[in-house]
Amino acid sequence: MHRAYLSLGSNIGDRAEHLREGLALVVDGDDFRVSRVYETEPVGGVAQDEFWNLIVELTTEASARELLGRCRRAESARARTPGVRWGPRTLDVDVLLVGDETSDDPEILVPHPRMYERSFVLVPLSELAPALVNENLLKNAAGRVVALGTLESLR
Ligand code: PH2
Ligand code: MG
Ligand code: MG
Repeated sequence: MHRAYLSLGSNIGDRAEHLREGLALVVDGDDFRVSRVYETEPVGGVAQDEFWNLIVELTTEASARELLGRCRRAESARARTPGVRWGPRTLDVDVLLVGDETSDDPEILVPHPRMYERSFVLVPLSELAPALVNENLLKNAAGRVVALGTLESLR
């Protein structure tokens, strides 16, 4: 068993619904803890609506490759269609960390190569795993984020 961290984001349609249904699919029966939901400024230079983002921690036997499969299934279940890189999406699920595993497979880089530059990752991650996030990283990370509340409270 190890701890794995995944990032979920949505900025098209019913963002709470995409996150809630996507979360159920990526958890797949594992024990989990989830951060609050944050409204976050889009990072990456594409003009688009604000995202809602959260992080989930799984206690799992799954490998990075297996988790990537869950991410893809959750995204297609929320009718995600291919779009521009860093552009709008119904649901994006990214693998951030999987225990001590590292992967340089271009399809599934672990740790996620941009996670430490992004407030929409670091701020919710620091709720679940403060030891993984240091103050300096937080200070220098890109994008404004505002806590909205728990996923439950956004019904
Ligand atoms: N995802 C991206 C690009 N930019 N910005 C925010 N705030 N939240 C995201 O989830 C996000 C993004 C590419 O996946
Ligand atoms: Mg992403
Ligand atoms: Mg992605």
